[in-house]
Amino acid sequence: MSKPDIILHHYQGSPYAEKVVAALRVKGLPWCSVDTSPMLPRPLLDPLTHGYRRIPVMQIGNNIYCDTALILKELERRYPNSGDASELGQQASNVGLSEMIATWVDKQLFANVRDQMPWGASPEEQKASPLAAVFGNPAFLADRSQLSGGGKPINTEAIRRAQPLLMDQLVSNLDTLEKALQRPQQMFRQQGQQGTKMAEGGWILNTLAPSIADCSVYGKVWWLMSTRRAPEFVTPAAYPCLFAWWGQMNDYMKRHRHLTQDRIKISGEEALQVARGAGALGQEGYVPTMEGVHEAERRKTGDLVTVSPNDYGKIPVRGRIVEITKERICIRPENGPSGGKIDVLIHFPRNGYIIVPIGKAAL
Ligand SMILES: N[C@@H](CCC(=O)N[C@@H](CS)C(=O)NCC(=O)O)C(=O)O
Repeated sequence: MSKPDIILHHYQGSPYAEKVVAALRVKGLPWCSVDTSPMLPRPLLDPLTHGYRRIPVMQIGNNIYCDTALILKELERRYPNSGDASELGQQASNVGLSEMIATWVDKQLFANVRDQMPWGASPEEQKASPLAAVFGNPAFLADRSQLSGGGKPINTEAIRRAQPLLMDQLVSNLDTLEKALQRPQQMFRQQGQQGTKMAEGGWILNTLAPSIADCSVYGKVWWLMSTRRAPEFVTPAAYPCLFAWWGQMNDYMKRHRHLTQDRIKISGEEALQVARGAGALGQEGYVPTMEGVHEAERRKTGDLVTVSPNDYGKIPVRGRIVEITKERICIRPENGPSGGKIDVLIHFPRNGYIIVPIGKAAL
């Protein structure tokens, strides 16, 4: 039996990867999972990503999708209504609002939870918990220093000292979420009382199925719940709607995930093989977006550019533009760490990424 087309490169414990896993389960899509290392180097991923260093990355044939914001949109575009699961709540919802919430969650809530991690855990703490073993590992700290500050060492002592105060931020943003969930949860309960209760409900934007917003919140709340970094604050008594929603989300994903299979583990080598065998670019391998709006002035198909995140992990990926729209950019890398041995197309969202033309004045 052939393996699923969707390949997710990720590691256990990544809240961003968990957002994609949530979307795959909501949509009932089978997928292949490649275990990556939680830090560089990733020699089996480099030939596909050409410098983009963040996790997760989605691969479909020789198309590589960077950033969860784009990955979720691409899943929706390729598999608008698959299996028994509905769309990512888009039909009934305001997609723009859903994306705005996802951006807030990915920037704000992510930072709030990250700030509560056991940064610089002592050897004793590391012995007591696998999470502390990661956050106390000098190699991991050096890697994350490179990721966030160009190598300037993360001041773990300062973070640990600030954690009690930073907890206020987490608690207050969870409160914002609680408020956002009050109305949908209340409507869902009312339907139950009137005997008209639908099978699903209570989602953030009152959609028929969990939306991009729900999947994004899921990733960060999963991180918080699974690491248990604030058990005294994060309780059902403090956040009743959030906890009810959390239970419903887990339940929904169990019921809607593909009936015969969920993730299938494959190796990094197998994923490279898939990319190699995917056929000529621009033919069966490439699924262009329909709304190709080329920008007349500086950036158009064929231009040589670099694309890099504008927040952290700012490693430029260099290539020629294959497609550029308001939503996304796709480039064909010319020479990367692999020496361009595998022909790939790399897709990024426009939002949060800087595109710099090569050979012209930088922006
Ligand atoms: N905006 C990106 C952020 C992804 C991100 O920050 N991922 C973390 C892991 S959860 C990461 O890449 N950390 C560095 C690494 O793993 O190399 C997205 O939505 O995909």
